Formats: sequence, C-alpha cells, structure tokens
Amino acid sequence: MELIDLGYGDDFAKFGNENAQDGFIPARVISEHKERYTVKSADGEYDAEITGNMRYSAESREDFPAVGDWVAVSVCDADFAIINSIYPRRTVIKRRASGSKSDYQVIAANVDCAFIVQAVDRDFSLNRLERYLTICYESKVKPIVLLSKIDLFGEELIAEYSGLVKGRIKDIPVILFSSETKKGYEEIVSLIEKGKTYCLLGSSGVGKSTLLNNLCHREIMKTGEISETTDRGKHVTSHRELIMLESGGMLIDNPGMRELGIGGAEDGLEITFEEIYRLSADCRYQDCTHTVEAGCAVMEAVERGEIEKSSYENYLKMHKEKQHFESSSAEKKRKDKILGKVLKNYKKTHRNKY
Ligand SMILES: Nc1nc2c(ncn2[C@@H]2O[C@H](COP(=O)(O)OP(=O)(O)OP(=O)(O)O)[C@@H](O)[C@H]2O)c(=O)[nH]1
Ligand SMILES: [Mg+2]
Ligand SMILES: [Zn+2]
Repeated sequence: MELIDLGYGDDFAKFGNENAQDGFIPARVISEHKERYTVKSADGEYDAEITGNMRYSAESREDFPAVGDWVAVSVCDADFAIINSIYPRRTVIKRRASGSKSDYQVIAANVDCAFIVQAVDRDFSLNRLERYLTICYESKVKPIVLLSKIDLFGEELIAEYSGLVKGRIKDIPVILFSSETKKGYEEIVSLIEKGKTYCLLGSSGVGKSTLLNNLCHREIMKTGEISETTDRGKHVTSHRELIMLESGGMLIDNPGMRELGIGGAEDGLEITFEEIYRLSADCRYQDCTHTVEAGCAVMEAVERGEIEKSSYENYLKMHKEKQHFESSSAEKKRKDKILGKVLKNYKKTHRNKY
C-alpha cells in the first residue's frame, strides 16, 4: 500500500522528511481502543502502544494519538509497533470532554469531511444539528448532513423534515438516505473521493455503522438496536475505527455521542450562526449580548421572524457554554502557570540536590 492512498498528503510528507529519525516510519492510526492502537504503514498493520515518555509528558487528552493521526512508529516485530510521536494535525474533530470544564476529547484527526447523520425519528433535532455543525467548523472540517431512515415515513413527511433542515441550515449539502431501500446511496458514494478521510458523526442508533457496512459490502462494524431495558445507554459501536473503502476513500466510524459540549475555538459559532454575527454589527451597543439591550438588531430580526426563535435561543445557550469553557481553560492555564513557577523555584533552590 502506498502512503498516499492512506492520505499521506504533501504536508505530512514534508514534515515526515524534515523530522525523519533512524528507525522510525510514518503510519496512520486506524483504530483506538482504550489506549491500544492499530496503525497502518506502507508495509502492513501493527498493534501499537505509545512510549512511556509520551504518556508522562502528555498535558491533556489532545496529546494522545487519535484515529486518523499520522504517527512516527518503530516496528518491534511482525505485528507490534511503538508510537513515538504525533505529526501536526491538519484538522481535529473534538468536543468538550464529558465531566470536564476545560479539556477536550479528540474524536478523530486529519478528517477532510464529516458526515453528520441524523435520523428522521425521535433523534431529529435542529438544535443538535447546529451543535454538530459548530463542532465541525471549530475543527475546520467540512460538514455534510445525512438524514437517515427515510424509509420510515412517506414522502410528504420526509420533505417536511428536509425543509426544516434547509430552512435553518443554509449552504450545506443535505442528503436523504435509507439503508433499507438504498435511496440516496449513489449520492453519498459520489461524494467520497480517493485518498480523502470522512468521519461519521451522530447519535447512537441513527445508522452510522449500517451505512459503513453497506458501503464496504462487509459486516465490519456491529450494528443493532439498543435494548432500552437491559442495555440502557450502551452504544452498539464501542470504539473508533478507520475503514478503507474500495473506492479509495476512508471512513471513520464512531460510537454515538450523548453529550456534545462545544469548546472555545474561534469560528465554530461564527460560521454556524453567521446571520446573527452579521446582524450584530447593527446593534446599538458594541458589546451587545442580544438579550435585553435596546436597539439590538438580532432581537429585532427574531421578532420579525427573519431568524428562527429556536435557533436564536440555541445560539445564546451555546455562546454561554463557549464563554464558560474559555474562562475555565484560562483559569486552568493560570493555575498550571503558577504550579510551573513553583516547581521551577523549587528546582532552583534545591539545585544542588539534582
Ligand atoms: N428503518 C431503518 N432502520 C435502519 C436504517 N439504518 C439503520 N437502521 C437500524 O437502526 C439500528 C441502529 O443502527 P446502527 O448502524 O447500529 O447505528 P449506529 O449509528 O452505528 O449506532 P451506535 O454504534 O450505537 O452509535 C439497527 O437496528 C439498524 O438496523 C435505515 O435506513 N432504516
Ligand atoms: Mg455504530
Ligand atoms: Zn444585539
């Protein structure tokens, strides 16, 4: 297998050449399961672990390899390798780690395009769609919306769903599909390009793994219903994996996500809620919060029905979350800095003992 077929673009090749070290070769992380990885190089696949040094010097979860990452590995034997370092990421899809105020969880790295899958059943939520979009824009990954399970309802109702999405979310391709009837499959397949990496995002049970299995004509990922009584909250897919499609594209499957906290990165909200940001230039006060101020152009547009009220409310909620994340991570950085100084002073005063 050629590295380029695994997505080793010019940027990675340049970095690889400039930082080449004897005994290390480039490989791509194709699966991750509780800090056990599978990496794929030009010669083959290996089980892999990170070096102790990498683990101890990691400051956050972002410093660990993720599916899609390019890494420098040293091959130990026919099926085992050690991951020594991570190449700079071209893109990284991440969400706020659950239970953390200021840390991220990396979902996938070096993804070109994300398929946001949402089913036209009780999973359907425009607010959540805006949340996924924000995560994609924060990550600089192009989003495409896939509305799944359209076999469940008649054409009229499906058209209504699609209208709702298109009314609220502009300038993004929306594809309707069914894994039962294969309607929409052709369109999805036609979007997948050789050497590019795609990632499936969406709640549990929307049909991500079913789509992936059908696209590669094999039962690669387990699929199924989640039993409400015995398996409450458990996802069918429990790990992340990158699959090579016959067409040469690469597709990453993910376990469905229940919590979808956004971080503090620029651009996420700005692009998702472009209209609100554009209008805010006309607010009377420069620091308008668009909640109580007189002369607020955003609230006026909501009033006139030019911006959907629920979209506006979703924006306010996510903006608050973003600010909260920003202040928590600023606080964490401040504390880390103080701790760093304390350690430095300690080392200085105890220099002779080292
Ligand atoms: N009616 C209908 N059912 C579908 C369709 N696609 C998938 N399903 C069913 O939905 C259930 C969940 O599908 P999965 O592919 O396992 O869902 P998933 O998104 O991978 O779920 P997690 O792995 O838990 O995140 C399965 O029982 C599928 O058979 C579809 O297009 N129409
Ligand atoms: Mg799955
Ligand atoms: Zn305003």
